[in-house]
Amino acid sequence: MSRARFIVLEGVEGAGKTTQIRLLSAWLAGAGVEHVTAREPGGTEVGEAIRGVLLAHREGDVPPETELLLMLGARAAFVRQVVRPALAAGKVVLADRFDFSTFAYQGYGRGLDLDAVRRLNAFATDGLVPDLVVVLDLPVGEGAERQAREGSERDRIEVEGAAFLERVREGYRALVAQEGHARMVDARGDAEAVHRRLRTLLGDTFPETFPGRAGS
Ligand code: T5A
Repeated sequence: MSRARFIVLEGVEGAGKTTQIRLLSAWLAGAGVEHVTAREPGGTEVGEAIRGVLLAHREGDVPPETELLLMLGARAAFVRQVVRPALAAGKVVLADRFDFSTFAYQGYGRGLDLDAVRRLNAFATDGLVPDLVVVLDLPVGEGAERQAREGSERDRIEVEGAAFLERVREGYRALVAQEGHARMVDARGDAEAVHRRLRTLLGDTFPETFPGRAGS
């Protein structure tokens, strides 16, 4: 039986997705589980180019519809060039953002029609749905504090401010309530504590793929 699984981490800026992907990757490598990690937008040559366009124009005047289509353009390549080949090879895919980001940011955040966003996303993904989407839930202010400590530059979306990101966070909460393949994990506390929560969730959800509960 294939151990291939498509796992996505989601959440507001600074929730700890990148940190947790790194910790999960080290855990899987130690357990000999073949996997790939990737981020969105990005993950492919054309996707990284699109990321550059989107995130470099910090103060740029980009219509929400343009933003949506660029995100989906990157996703179409990501699905076909990274996710599907890795799953076909029996590997786990750990993705830093996927379609919940589009629903939360362009749908709930920007106010684009969610049904239209979902239809366009389904075209871009060719109907591929992750096995599990984990939303790392963190108060927007705490995420911003983490980023400030890191000294990271604010990207074009981050400059939208707290009200925008509050809508995004509420969007994530609504999505988790609606979608059977989504779970919420508390992202407060130190990175190791959050990592243990994720290991427990993955081990309990897919015991044939992931090596047991945290601490075991
Ligand atoms: N976007 C993306 C859309 O609008 N639509 C879409 O469809 C898609 C795919 C991407 C932007 O694009 C938007 C969303 C975004 O605005 P990004 O850079 O990929 O931008 O995403 P960010 O969320 O901005 O990335 P961050 O790196 O800031 O957030 P992470 O990955 O959640 O956080 P991480 O792990 O880098 O941690 C941030 C800092 O906090 C520390 C880390 O060391 C780091 O310094 N940290 C912790 N500190 C304390 N306790 C913990 N538990 C910590 N975990 C991490």
